[in-house]
Amino acid sequence: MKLENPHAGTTLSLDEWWMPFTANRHFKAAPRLLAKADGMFYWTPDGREILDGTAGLWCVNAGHNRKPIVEAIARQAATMDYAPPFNVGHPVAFEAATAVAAVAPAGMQHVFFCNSGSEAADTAMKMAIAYHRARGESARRVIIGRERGYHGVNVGGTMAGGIPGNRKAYGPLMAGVDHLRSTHDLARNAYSTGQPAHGAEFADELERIIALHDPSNVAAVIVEPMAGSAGVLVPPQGYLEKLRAICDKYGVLLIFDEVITGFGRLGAPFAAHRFNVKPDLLTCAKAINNAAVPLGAVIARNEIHDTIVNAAPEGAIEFLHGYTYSGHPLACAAAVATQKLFAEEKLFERARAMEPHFEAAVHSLRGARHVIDIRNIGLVGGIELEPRAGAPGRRALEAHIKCFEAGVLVRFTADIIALSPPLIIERAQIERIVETIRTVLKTLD
Ligand code: PXG
Repeated sequence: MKLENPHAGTTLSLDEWWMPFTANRHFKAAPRLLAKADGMFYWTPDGREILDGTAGLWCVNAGHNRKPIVEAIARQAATMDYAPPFNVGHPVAFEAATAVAAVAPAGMQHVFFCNSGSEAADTAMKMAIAYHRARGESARRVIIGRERGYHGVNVGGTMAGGIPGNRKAYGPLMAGVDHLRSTHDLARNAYSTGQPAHGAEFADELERIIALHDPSNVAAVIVEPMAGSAGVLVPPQGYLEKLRAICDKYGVLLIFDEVITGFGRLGAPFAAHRFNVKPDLLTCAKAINNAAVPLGAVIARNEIHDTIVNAAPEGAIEFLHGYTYSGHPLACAAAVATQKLFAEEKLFERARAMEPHFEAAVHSLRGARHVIDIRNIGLVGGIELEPRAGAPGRRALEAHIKCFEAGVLVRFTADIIALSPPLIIERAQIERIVETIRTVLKTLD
């Protein structure tokens, strides 16, 4: 399959790139390409403007091609392209860790770099197990995830994750994983704004699951404080507090996967701040450096870091884990510039201030054709459509394509449309996204 690429004056072959999480044959028969970006917008290769309703993939929180970030990457590339992170350091990685720790919850001041959210999830699980081992409880290896959770695609994340389609082809890649039920409760919570009222009791089954495995075997619980990929599932009031209390009762670590919720998405630095519940380990990626260069991180509570580090003999490597690109200079330069930009433009506060307007706009779709639920928190909105009989997921896919044709990028998962715009979005742009969806829904069977 060949495609003209007027943006660069070339012809593209679409055959060789085996695209991730994409219906390759369907896509390549009618490709949707993005060739340029700035601020709130993308442009297709033929110059059509697309309003970005998804911040790329929940990650470009400061908007596209921000000058200070672009310049920081260019400067770093010209100064030092790469340096090894094992037993040699470089200044910008330390600066990036300091900048991330500055917005992390109090008492969580140690940052381990990796390259993606998937790597962050697997790193955090290994860190949890290493922590228990360092304390002499090496039997604690069971990891408890949650149905509809997404923690990326590496072995740990695939198994702790709870999206059936992502798991079914791989079987038990890892022993000792169990799952809480999801918090989704359409019958009681449809059209909730912010945190839904019902469902704190779903956390109680954690007691049962821990007892089943015996607390002496359980390492950690990993959840997204707000589940993003599986369709914007906002935690019920009191739910996360209960998870925290049960983990404390049994000495089990609580890992928050904040790959989506981190860096202002919920109108606070992290969901941990927004919900006032502190995890032991926190994973992040995406907006950590505005997604300009791949970067992920695990942020550890001080005691976790100190326990692992102090358990090793003097001179020994304490945590046998790391990547060639841990703390990559380009990624870290982008992170330092991004964190500065977030602070200067007060983007987390801006997201919080924009939330009531965003909420009202998204909920104005109540009553629109096919809509069965709307959920929101921070600058995240989920619009659930009634699945088409015999063709689940099809209606939202068509909505995604028609919105794209109408100049608006929205994300979909199953039959849920997800919105997560850059935090610089203006009111009129929120209106445009919502009105485009309203118009498109009218045209769908
Ligand atoms: N955890 C969470 C909570 C995520 O949202 C990952 C881990 C994995 O990150 P990497 O960087 O390895 O992709 C994610 C990624 C979607 C969608 O459609 C979301 C993600 C990835 C792909 C699609 O919502 N989030």
